[in-house]
Amino acid sequence: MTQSTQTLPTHDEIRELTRSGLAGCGLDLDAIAAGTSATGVHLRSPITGQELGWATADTAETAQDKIGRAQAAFQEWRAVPAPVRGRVVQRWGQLLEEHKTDLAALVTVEAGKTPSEAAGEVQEMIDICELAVGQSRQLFGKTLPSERPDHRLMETWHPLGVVGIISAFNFPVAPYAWNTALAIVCGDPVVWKPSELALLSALGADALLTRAFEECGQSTDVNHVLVGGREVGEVLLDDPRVDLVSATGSVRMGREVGPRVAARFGRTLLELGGNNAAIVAPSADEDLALRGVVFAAAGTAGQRCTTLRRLFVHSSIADGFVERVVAAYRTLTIGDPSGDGVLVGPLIGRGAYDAMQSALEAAVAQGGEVLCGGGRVLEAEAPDAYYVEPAVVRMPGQTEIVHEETFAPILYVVDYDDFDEAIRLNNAVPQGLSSAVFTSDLNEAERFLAGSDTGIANVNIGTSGAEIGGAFGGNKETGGGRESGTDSWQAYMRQATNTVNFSGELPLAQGVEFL
Ligand code: UN1
Repeated sequence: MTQSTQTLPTHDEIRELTRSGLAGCGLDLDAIAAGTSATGVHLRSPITGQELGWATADTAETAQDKIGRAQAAFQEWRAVPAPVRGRVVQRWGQLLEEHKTDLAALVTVEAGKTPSEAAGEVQEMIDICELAVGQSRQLFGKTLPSERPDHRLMETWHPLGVVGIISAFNFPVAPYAWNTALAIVCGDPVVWKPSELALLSALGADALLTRAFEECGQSTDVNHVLVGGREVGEVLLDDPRVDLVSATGSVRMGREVGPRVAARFGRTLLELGGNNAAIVAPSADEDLALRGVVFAAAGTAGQRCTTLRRLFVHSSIADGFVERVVAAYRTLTIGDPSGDGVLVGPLIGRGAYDAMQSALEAAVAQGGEVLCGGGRVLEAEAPDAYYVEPAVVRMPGQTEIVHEETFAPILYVVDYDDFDEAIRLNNAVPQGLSSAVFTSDLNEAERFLAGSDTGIANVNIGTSGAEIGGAFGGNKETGGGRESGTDSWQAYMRQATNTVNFSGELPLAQGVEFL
């Protein structure tokens, strides 16, 4: 039997955790939660499902005002030397380190993550700050040989303008920080529309950034948060003063964001849904594969964009391996994410629970067998919170439902016989974020890395838990954007190609003669 903790925190305990997390970030819960249901954003924890109050939302006018202030700040900020801009990010990183527990507590309260995973998310913020500080001295272009004598040809990078960020509830602060730390060193102000489901984490992260700006003696108009739902996000999409919209969320959301911003020739950076797969080959170290699979599939209650959702196991080992996965699932403790030994917290809410149930029904209708999980637990203790047992479903093939991303812990298992067939199955979905192979066969590993069409492809590591040093993002319906490491900084800058003539004459390119 899967275990669940029998006790959930009381509402007062959640409130206290929230209050102290916010206080650590210099904020006051009562002041934030002083809005009304008429004009506000509902503050709620998925741990108990109970409300923490209402925060006053932005209107279209106040949102536009913030964008205007950001745009005005751009003129000043872009003129600050990049390494000096980097000092603000360096200070932000230090403050995040000092207040890691405070911010992680807010992530636990709002996203339902275990303290270890919540701290890991804040660590991603600290890591990207470190990377961005280094990057602030390396916003380099290229110098190229000109075809003309005494000419210099070069590419240079310049601050872009206001960056709009839209982020999701499941990683309420890390993807925001990937964007923000780089945008700031690149000379861009940021206007952030966080998920209204995780507003307090957002306000905490932003408050620490504002403090960093203040302490460094720089303008506090470079960073802004928009409070509200869809309507407020739409202001960012449509305002021509927002040069880049970087959005994390569902494919459905991306389908709206992409064309709408493109219609005004704005730029987008999209990090959308994943439907990530792992292949377990006969030569795999099964102990290692088991741990990799269970963390990637059931960790974070299946609510990562990198969550493992499809597992292809070679038919020669499938029965035994799947049995071990199911046995491991039965040892997972579900419940209060801060509880002792708990590894699986709540789903974000009723919508996620309903989507999980419909997907399981569809899977069964399509010939699947639910080997474990799927049921709700702790319903009596917290009727408005949605705790589920992570599910493993053995499928007869990659049926229609397996092509969909359901943002809940369902792992579909499909047997394969031929390695190329497994790679074909891996690629045969519309999403393209992350994939993995577990194998000790070098040829298979290399064939997988060359053949998998996802933005992230791993060997002997699960699909989730990427480090910030590599570019993060996916292909196909995942949206094509790349965030965090390597060259991702270029998305936040305007590129120019420059030709300088120091010949005293005017030779034309391509040998053209004129005048
Ligand atoms: C997300 O779920 O939106 O690779 C981001 C990972 C994390 C980031 C996930 N570093 O799982």
